[in-house]
Amino acid sequence: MDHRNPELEERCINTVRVLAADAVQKAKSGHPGTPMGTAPMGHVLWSEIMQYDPQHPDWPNRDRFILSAGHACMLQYSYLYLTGYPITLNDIKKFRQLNSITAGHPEYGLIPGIEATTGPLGQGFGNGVGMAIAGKFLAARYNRPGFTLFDYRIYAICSDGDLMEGVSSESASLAGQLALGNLIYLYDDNHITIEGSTSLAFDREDVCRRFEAYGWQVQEVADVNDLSALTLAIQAAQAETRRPSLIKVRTHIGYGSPHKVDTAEAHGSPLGEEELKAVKKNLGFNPEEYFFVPREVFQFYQGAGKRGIDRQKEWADRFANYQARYPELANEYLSLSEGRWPAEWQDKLPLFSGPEKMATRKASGAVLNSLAASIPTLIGGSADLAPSTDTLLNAYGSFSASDYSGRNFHFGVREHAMGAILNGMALTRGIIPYGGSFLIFSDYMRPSIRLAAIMQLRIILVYTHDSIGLGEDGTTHQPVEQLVSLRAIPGITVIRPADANETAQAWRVALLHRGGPVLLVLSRQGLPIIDQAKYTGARELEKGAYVLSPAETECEIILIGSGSEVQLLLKAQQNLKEKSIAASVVSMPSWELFDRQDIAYRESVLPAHIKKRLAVEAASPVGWDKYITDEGAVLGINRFGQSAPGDELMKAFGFTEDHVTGLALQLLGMPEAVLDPAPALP
Ligand SMILES: Cc1ncc(C[n+]2csc(CCOP(=O)(O)OP(=O)(O)O)c2C)c(N)n1
Ligand SMILES: [Mg+2]
Repeated sequence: MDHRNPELEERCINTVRVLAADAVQKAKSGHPGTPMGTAPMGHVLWSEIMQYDPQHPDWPNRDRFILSAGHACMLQYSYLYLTGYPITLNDIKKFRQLNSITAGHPEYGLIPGIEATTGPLGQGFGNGVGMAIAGKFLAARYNRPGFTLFDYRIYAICSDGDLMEGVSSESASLAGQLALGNLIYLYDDNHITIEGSTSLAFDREDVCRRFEAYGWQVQEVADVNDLSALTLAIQAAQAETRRPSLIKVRTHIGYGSPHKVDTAEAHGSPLGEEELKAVKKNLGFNPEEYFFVPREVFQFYQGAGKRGIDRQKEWADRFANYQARYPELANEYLSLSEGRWPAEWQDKLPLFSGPEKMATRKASGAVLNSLAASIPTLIGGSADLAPSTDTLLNAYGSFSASDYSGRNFHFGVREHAMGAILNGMALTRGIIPYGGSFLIFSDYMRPSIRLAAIMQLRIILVYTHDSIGLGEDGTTHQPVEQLVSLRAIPGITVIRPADANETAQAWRVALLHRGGPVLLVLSRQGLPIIDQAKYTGARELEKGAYVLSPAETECEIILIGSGSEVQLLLKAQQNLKEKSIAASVVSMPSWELFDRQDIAYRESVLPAHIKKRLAVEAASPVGWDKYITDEGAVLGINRFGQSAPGDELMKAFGFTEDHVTGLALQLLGMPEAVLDPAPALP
């Protein structure tokens, strides 16, 4: 028997259309047309498809919803409000206003029920793939016969723009490869983007065939207003467990607006007072009434919002029984999802000692492997560079379509998707995701890194091959401006350790970090292991900068650096000492960690009265001036690199102990003593 109540449901859907148009009109900005077009999608998702409980928005086995087309956020706000999440009609009236929770695009953390911050098109698509991966991993690790703890699905609404963006193609390709049957995406096929018809740039491509080729189940619904057809398609997608699903749904942007339906005008500006009235009349509402929610509509959705209560309770009971039967697993899940980790993990951090050199990427691999057993949801991989980034967990298998318990991820050569997917994984409680690539290709991931920072998601990025020191691969592979451009992202933590022991500490900091991505910037080339007995212990890395080697007498100059350059500073300090000049060496692996220390500490590392300071880092010097007085200098790199053996390049660019010593002498007014100025480069 059909459970539908067409009249009431139409009223419900039209209420959301009008609500969205009202809110955008009041805000004098926003996107009315897409919520109007896709309201029936929202209706079936929130009223009968998705398992959720507004009273327990974090319930671990809830279905996830992502509005990848974040500009349509009035759709999401309307449904969160109507189904009982903590958002009021007043909040909707304050759409897009200062300090309101109804931001111009959905923001994670502002309203429970918003599972990801979206807006940059394509990112939400990728986040969903990450969430689906996390769901499969949790299921493989924790589900037991008779105890299905995790079988949730990821639903998303995505637009033409989402599907044009490369990041969604990369993500879709991987989702197909991994047979993520828990992914159900609705494609808002409205034939409109900002510039006009999709015939301008997006109608030759057969999206359905493309997704079929990715290994997706693809269905089409000819009219979004056909709720039965839409529901049937979603049910067929649910029944498909080994392929992700795309449902292409024909919609009409600005549906209900007599003059703006099917036009780009409905996309990104208020309809206008007159047209708004016409919409209301057209949809059976009083044109003079604003933000009107008919009582029967409110009741209907409030009822829908209660559908999940029993499911949630059932899950909680199931978990309690599971805990009795599998106490270790249950406690493991609980502690990891609450960020409490097995006590002994920090004891597993290796201690490195010389005399052999060790690349910090190698040290990172050793650290990661030593920690893997004690943190079972530390999972990740690389964009086809695992052998170079040392990100493989040796004792574990690969995460694949045939084994979702694997902890090694093969993202393929898809950095952008890797970024968006890591964010989706990090949005899943309990999962600690990491991803590796060369530092240069952080540029391919920057939009996702920025979103991780906005969402305060702790993803761990292992970026190796961190400077011209990588050598022969040449300009295209040698980062110069990446460090400073990443440091410019608010809320990020970039750590460039000087040696193997600092690398171990960098991992410790990353794993303890809350809120915001942590980037470990590591060398390809071997670096001397700094003697822990002779110099300040690497544990001080947690403060971002520390006096690695104090001056023996009254300090005349501070040598500051990060990563592979710190060894040069120690040698230069020795050279200066031989000339009776007292220098101190500050290892500064992380600006951000240092900037978070109190003034007293910062003053102890960089005392204001010591004005002579030399900063050395094989990267763009931009930004170092904040640690350098006008009596100081920066040895950096202001051009692209070059193809040559790494040590020769370092020399050619002036990164030698002699040149550093010479520069220090110069700063101290002893220019005649310059030993070996760097030869000029083309
Ligand atoms: C990465 C990115 N580029 C550009 C934009 C600006 N923008 C917002 S919506 C949109 C396209 C609108 O077309 P579509 O995605 O089909 O959404 P619709 O208008 O149909 O709702 C663009 C270019 C964006 N949000 N993200
Ligand atoms: Mg469109």
